[in-house]
Amino acid sequence: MKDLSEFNSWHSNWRNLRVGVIGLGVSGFSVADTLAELGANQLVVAESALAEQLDILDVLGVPYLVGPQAKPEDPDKIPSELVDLKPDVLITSPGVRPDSPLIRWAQQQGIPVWVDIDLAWRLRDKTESVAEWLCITGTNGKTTTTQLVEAMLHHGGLKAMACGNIGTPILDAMRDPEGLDAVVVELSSFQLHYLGQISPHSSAVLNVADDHLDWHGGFQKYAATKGKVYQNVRHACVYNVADKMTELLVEQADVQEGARAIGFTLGAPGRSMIGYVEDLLVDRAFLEDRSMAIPIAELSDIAQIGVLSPHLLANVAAATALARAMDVSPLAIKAALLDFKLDNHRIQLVAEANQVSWYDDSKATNPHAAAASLASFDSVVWILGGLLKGVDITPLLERNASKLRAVVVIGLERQPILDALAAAAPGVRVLNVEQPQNSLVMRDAVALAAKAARPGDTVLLAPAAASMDQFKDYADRGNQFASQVRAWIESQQSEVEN
Ligand code: UMA
Repeated sequence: MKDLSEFNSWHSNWRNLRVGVIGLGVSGFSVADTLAELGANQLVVAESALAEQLDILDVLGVPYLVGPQAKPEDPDKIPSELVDLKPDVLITSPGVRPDSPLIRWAQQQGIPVWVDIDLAWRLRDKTESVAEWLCITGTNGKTTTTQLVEAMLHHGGLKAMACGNIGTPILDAMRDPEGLDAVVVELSSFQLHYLGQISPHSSAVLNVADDHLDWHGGFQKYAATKGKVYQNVRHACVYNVADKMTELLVEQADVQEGARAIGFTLGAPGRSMIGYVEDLLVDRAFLEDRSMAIPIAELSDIAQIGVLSPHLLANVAAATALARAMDVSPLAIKAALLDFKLDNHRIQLVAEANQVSWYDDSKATNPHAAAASLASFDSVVWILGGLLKGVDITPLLERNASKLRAVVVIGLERQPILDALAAAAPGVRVLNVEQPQNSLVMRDAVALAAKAARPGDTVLLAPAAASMDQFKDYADRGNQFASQVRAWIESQQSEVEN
């Protein structure tokens, strides 16, 4: 086996490396493109790919194998082109399951498996200024927190780029020709599963709740995977005071000498914490005299971002901790908060009509996210359902039954939801979308919700489940919801006018 430690720099001789690139989506393409630039000997193996990407690979002279034969049914049926390459390493797309035959074959052969993040870490010295890495993971809130940190760093005068699971592959950031001061890396549990050794400036685990349990094989494994983000941290391990698991993961991590544990909380912060005192966000971690507190921003500043939900406040506090770890000033952080816009589909107000508010939180793809969403409202008609990913929704129903006017059930996998509703929220009215076809499901869900809602209620799309059974993705689900809500309101208004 080749000693991979010699490939630890952009300037290493990558021509000597043979790489099997597995998958050709966003990350796989960036890997193939980067390896082509480095001159490595590679073969791309992907079940499917876009024609434009294959055209570019043709131009770059990168060989590929695309189609069903690239997803063998067992480790004895690996495509001969890949076997003949005798790869020194596989770089897999994060979505490829660890029990898939290609990964199992690599393990049997003793071939190391990386993700794009490993390659990026080794290539971080491309430019003279080497970017600091700030890493963010958690079950929920990753993207918003990553964007908040990026905005805070920008306001602090740093050249920073958000990348990773957020959608911009990290290798694009590493190849920025001018170099960056920092990368803010959103890491999914899939990426962390495969990730080897890195040493971030600072890292945060925002929360750990049930999600992707089928992929990881249980909660403990999922949580331990999230904890990898703290390994070798040099400055700050940011954890959630309200989520003991995140603190435990910091305690269990091997960090660099001098790294500190920094908590974030919705309550008054203790020493080495960021939190809230009355209507102020304050820092009690990054100051000389820790018996004092530095005010950062007022709740009214944060309110311009959106509903002051517990998870927005938590994300803001966590992002502040990471920005303060990078020495960004309180004034710059406040300016970033005043300027910040949330992405769509995150507790987004769609419409208000007849004293009913309609909110799109399609991004709530697991019960933990839906819980945070429900916590923001008092009386709710809740649109729920989709792919549950092996997660039990009973506790969520038990905790929220008292505020539910009604539940509208969408999704194809509805029996577990109906059973859980009957057991955990027996008094709650359940409305079932009868025709689950893609084109009609949201129209019917909106109509059912509208009939159930009373003045003062919120109709909330926070499905606690993934969307792919009935929609392209969570954005498509949210967009269909918003357009059906607007259509329904218009139809009511024209009925009144006629
Ligand atoms: N493929 C195979 N064999 C398989 C599975 C996939 O060949 O067994 C191939 C597909 O044919 C396709 C490619 O792999 O060619 C797709 O790879 P992928 O599913 O890993 O997706 P990418 O397009 O590379 O995007 C990934 C992340 N996707 C996943 O982890 C599923 C993106 O996160 C991320 O933005 C991107 O890398 C850049 O870093 C998306 C996501 O849904 C947003 N993440 C999950 C989440 O947030 O919950 C984890």
